[in-house]
Amino acid sequence: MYTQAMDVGPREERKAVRSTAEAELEARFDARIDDGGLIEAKDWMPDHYRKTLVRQISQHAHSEIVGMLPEGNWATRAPTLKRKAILLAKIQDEGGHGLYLYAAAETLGTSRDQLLDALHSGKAKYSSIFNYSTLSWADIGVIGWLVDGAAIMNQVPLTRCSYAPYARAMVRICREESFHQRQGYDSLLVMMQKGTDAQKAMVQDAVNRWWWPSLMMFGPPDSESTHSATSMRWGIKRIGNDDLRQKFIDATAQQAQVLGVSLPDPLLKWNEARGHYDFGPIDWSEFWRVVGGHGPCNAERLAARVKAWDDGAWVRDAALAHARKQSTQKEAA
Ligand code: BYC
Repeated sequence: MYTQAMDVGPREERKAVRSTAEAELEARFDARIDDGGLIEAKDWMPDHYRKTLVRQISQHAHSEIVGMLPEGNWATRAPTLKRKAILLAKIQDEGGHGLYLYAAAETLGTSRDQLLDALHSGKAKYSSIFNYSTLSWADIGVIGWLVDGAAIMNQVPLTRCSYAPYARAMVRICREESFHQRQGYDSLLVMMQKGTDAQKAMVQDAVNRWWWPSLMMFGPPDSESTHSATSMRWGIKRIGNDDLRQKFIDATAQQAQVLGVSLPDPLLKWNEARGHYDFGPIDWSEFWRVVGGHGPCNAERLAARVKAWDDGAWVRDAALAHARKQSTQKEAA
């Protein structure tokens, strides 16, 4: 030990001191997490905690703004003025969710430009679900019922996330998502109860196509989830992927009965002993194909986001020029 100490130069000493200080900070951070305390933007946090949050929150933000696209396809083709007004409001809400989430990610020290650059260059992920096509009006109702339904199931626990700015953003998002889910279910209920046979068949077809991709939204099984264990330890995720998926299936299987549609899974069956529905195997090879960029609409979705960014350059330039002018005027006054 003594000889080793003699070998330690000033740089090594600083490193040792820094790592002791960091170890203390980390112990304090862990204790706060264990007590169920919240972490604010200015608090010390381990690098990996920060990186995990930037990854998850920015992927979430990207999902919100990419999620506007499949629904946007139907804004001009909604069947009534009422449905069009609801759809437009919902799409605008998703844009707002993206903004709250980008702002939450920015509190961690990564700029919005960096986050969007990662999306536009294909480096960052967004939810697999938005790489599927919206082929009929019923798809819009099913997105509300199943996709927003899955989103709520996954996002309510995030209102208790240990990172306070993310948790606060999620409170408002969840309130709006719950309206989104209800409006989707309501539009399907109208078609199933008052619609023609062709409209009922359209709903069933949409349910058949969206059911399995909706189950994939919760992410891979816990046994294959890269981040779950660490994110649960840190209170970023409060419930694992498999439990959330099961809760969603239990809730939706009953809603499907009320709606009068069947879910496309011959193995879906109530299991009295487990107190849950059993369900068939999920095709994870499809999930990874879509996540890897080879889903039906990946190229189209990314191209639409890049075009929106490029087309909006003049708005950003004008806003910056206006801000510069205002601050020069203020300085001169
Ligand atoms: N799609 O270790 P895991 C919405 C990736 S917006 C694509 O379990 P984690 C809505 C995962 O990123 C819905 N990729 O990850 C909007 C990881 O890859 P990386 C979005 C997925 O983070 C508009 C790898 O697989 N909601 O609802 O612990 C209109 C291993 O996964 C997916 C959120 O973003 C997926 N489905 O858990 C309507 C909620 N699943 O990063 C509706 C916040 C996994 O190592 N996010 N991957 O390259 C979360 O709760 C978690 O990030 C997840 C995944 C549960 C999604």
